[in-house]
Amino acid sequence: MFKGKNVAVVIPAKDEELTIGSVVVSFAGEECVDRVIVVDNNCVDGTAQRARDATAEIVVESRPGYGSAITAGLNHAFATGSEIAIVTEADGSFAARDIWKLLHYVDDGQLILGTRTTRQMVEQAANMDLTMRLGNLAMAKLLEFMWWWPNEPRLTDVGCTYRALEAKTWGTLRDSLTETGPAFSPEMTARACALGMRVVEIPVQYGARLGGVSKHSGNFRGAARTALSMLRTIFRVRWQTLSRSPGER
Ligand SMILES: Nc1nc2c(ncn2[C@@H]2O[C@H](COP(=O)(O)OP(=O)(O)O)[C@@H](O)[C@H]2O)c(=O)[nH]1
Ligand SMILES: [Mg+2]
Repeated sequence: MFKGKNVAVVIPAKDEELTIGSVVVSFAGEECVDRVIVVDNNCVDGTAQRARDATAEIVVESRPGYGSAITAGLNHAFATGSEIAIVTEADGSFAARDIWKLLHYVDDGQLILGTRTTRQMVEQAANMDLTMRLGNLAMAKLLEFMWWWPNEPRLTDVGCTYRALEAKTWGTLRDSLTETGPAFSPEMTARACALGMRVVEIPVQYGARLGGVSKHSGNFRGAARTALSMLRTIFRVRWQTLSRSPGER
């Protein structure tokens, strides 16, 4: 519980048996966390069993993709009594204790995003070298610029999974989200801006994966593909919200 509200941690997972157990244990160990939900997205390894052994609830989602998994996890969390959800990753790259930072800002905005581009908080071995930092920063500035009026958001990252939102925010956003892959993250941010929500970003620790391999940005090709799909999404959402009347957005 945090300020009397039920808190769920939602973790999309695709074959993360090496790390999921310790990630679930570390998040479940934070006093504010009521439940940890792991979304088993067609895993072919022992992810679901390891997560269950570590006391997580398992949601099974067969539609492939990071966005599909997060959608399923958030739908489940809010439909079964949670009032705040924190989305994080299964690979151990985020610190469980940072959950408090995100929660403290939930009163200040509707969508609270972590940012992984604060150099002082990025571990040397993290998958966030200069190119990744600049790429995320540049795309975040584009997003910021596109919604400068009327939101004036302040953004420095587009791909940070670690984020917090309340049930009401999800209820307003979810029908407008269509991305099934990693572009789901900037789509959520862009839609929140388009709906005039207060989007607030705060620095979080970012470390190396504790094991396993990155599915989105582990090599140059993967990172470039992810970046392109994110860019397309940002332009698509801006275009759609420009070409519709405010009542339709
Ligand atoms: N459910 C689901 N989760 C995924 C998929 N791809 C990646 N993930 C999860 O999303 C998170 C981010 O993916 P990751 O491989 O760490 O990408 P990176 O953080 O960009 O290096 C991790 O928790 C993954 O297990 C997918 O296709 N389905
Ligand atoms: Mg990761």
